[in-house]
Amino acid sequence: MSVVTSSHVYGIGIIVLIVAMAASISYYQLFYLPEKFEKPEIEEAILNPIKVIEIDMIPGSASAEQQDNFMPKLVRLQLGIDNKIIWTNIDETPHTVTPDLPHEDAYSGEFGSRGVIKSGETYEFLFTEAVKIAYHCEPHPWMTGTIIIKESRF
Ligand SMILES: [Cu+2]
Repeated sequence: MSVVTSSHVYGIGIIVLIVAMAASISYYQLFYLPEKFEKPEIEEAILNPIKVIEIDMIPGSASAEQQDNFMPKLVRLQLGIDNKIIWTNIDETPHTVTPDLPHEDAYSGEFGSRGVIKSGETYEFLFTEAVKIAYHCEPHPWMTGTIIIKESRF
């Protein structure tokens, strides 16, 4: 008699386990997966580009008479190749990287340095969308630059 009872309990245990598994699989398919795919899906090559573009804010940039400030002033990037930029302030004066018009990247968020970039400091941004951006330095509006990001040709 006691043998029958324990195997009966065992059977219920199996059923509970199967129901629990079915419930978690449905949860995964109905709620977890749809939510996961809502977020922007970005190619691995764009998240980890093989090359990084470097732009320097050169000494003397704080002077309106000096033509060169952001070096180089114009950069063309390709998504999945070199869509990341690092700005380095090699000048003695603090500068900013400020877009002429606000730009928000779906993955990286708002573009532009928060506050100033002091001498020796850097600002970096990963671009994940094809876009053209004009930017400047807030305290020195004659400091201007342009970034053109294109889809990869491959
Ligand atoms: Cu500046």
